[in-house]
Amino acid sequence: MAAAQQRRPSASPSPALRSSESEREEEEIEFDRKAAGIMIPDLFTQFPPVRDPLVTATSTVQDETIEACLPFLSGEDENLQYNEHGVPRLDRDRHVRFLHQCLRRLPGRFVAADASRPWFLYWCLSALTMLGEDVASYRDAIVATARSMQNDSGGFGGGGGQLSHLATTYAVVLSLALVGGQEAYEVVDRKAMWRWLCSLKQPDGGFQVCLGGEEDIRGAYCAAVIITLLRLPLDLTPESPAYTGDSSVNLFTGVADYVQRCQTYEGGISGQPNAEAHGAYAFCALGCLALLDHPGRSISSYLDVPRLIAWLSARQYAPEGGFSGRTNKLVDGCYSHWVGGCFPLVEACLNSSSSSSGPMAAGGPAATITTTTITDRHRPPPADESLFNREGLIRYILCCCQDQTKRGGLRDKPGKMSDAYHSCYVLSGLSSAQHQWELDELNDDNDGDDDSNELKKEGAAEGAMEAAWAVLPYLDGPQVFDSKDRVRPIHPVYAIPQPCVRAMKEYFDRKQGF
Ligand code: FPP
Ligand code: K
Ligand code: ZN
Repeated sequence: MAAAQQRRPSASPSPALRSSESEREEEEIEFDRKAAGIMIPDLFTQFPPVRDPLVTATSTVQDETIEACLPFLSGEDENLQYNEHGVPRLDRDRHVRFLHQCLRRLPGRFVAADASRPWFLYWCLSALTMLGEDVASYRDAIVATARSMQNDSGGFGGGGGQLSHLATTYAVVLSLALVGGQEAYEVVDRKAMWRWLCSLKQPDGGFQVCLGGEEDIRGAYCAAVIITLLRLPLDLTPESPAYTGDSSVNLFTGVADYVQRCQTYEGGISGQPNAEAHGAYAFCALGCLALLDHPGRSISSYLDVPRLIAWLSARQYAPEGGFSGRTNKLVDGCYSHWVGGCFPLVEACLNSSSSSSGPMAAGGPAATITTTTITDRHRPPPADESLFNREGLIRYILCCCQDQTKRGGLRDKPGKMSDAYHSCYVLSGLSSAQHQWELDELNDDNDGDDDSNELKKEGAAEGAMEAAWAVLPYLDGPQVFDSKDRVRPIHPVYAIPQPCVRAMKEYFDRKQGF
């Protein structure tokens, strides 16, 4: 375990203006790093070799961000113990302590986040689970808290007396899945939930996030997660704004078309049609499509995949190694999940189209829609390649996103405080980078999540279908992190461990009706 102890050179204001003196200092550091037995590719230790000379507010904050990240990435931070690849250890114990702390009573200044209490539950339980902790000890507390947040009219609000919202409902349902067990599952009033979801369903295919609220792609993703995890029927109530009387129109009708309308000229996905592409919405779009049908059909049928991949790839920066959320904005640890988590879904799409006779081969529900042609140029890369630079993402996470003080937790970037949200999504991104997912080939069914309307069907093969996603540790390429620092894998769509997904679905499959 080699450690670089020397101080970093004084940061020069702009790389273009670097004095030969500081260049010399950098060479010394470079030499010392090698002497200390640390090898880091130049890609992660230097400003990009080709730079736009135009100075703007955007380029200035970008340069400042690189300056702030470089000491951490270059093996120079005094508080970190680097391995021979210049990567520090995952500080599990401190992160675990931080996350348990975030599940206790929070200081008064958190009052503004009161309506997000379900999110704190999910972020902390999910992060703790990825770190290998058993969160079943929180079951009783989660059950009581979730009950206090449920409305008789269906769904969960941010707390007692608060309006049900799809985001808080998503967070509560995932929290219940994470603690697991009958008592947790039985908290949910599924009949009221189904009726409430029908009331949010819009004629254009999307979902309002709450009654009378905005319609956006978060709503579509959260609804698809809730419907499939709870095995709700897809039928619409006559009270639904989307009800037509035609029994083939259901909760999933038009959702993929809605998602398609959110793809922008950049190739990314916006929150609503005709808005700005953002990484968080790309994950919502792909997750939603992957629940509606096999991603080999749904993603390739509804999205321009080559343009999407171009946009996703442009989110990864060097030397930082992490992702930004949108064009001309800064790297941020949480996009390790929102953007990083898109790649397994895109890969599942590409891999299925390469080995079947085409994405539309089985003629799924998407068959009536114009398809995106996947040319040979866009066939999946060989197995030893990845659509993103996993090493870069792992470096950003372990070097730049860990709070090294006794506080612990994970963060957006150096200089920012750690918090529960970033702890969850940085670890989710680490999990994506450390694993590879494989999905069974296209068949007449989807990945096991489209059978919700077959609630009453006996012995449906959901368990078998759920096994369609298979996970392996990602072992190709340089392994820059210590194997003890591999976190638990999470399901690429539900973002919680696959056994939690399976247990909840199987529980509701065994129930007759509601
Ligand atoms: C911009 O913030 C952020 C957004 C426009 C969307 C954020 C949405 C999510 C993170 C989650 C949505 C998903 C679900 C499931 C609810 P910013 O301007 O502070 O950050 P930026 O500069 O990085 O874009
Ligand atoms: K941000
Ligand atoms: Zn963030």
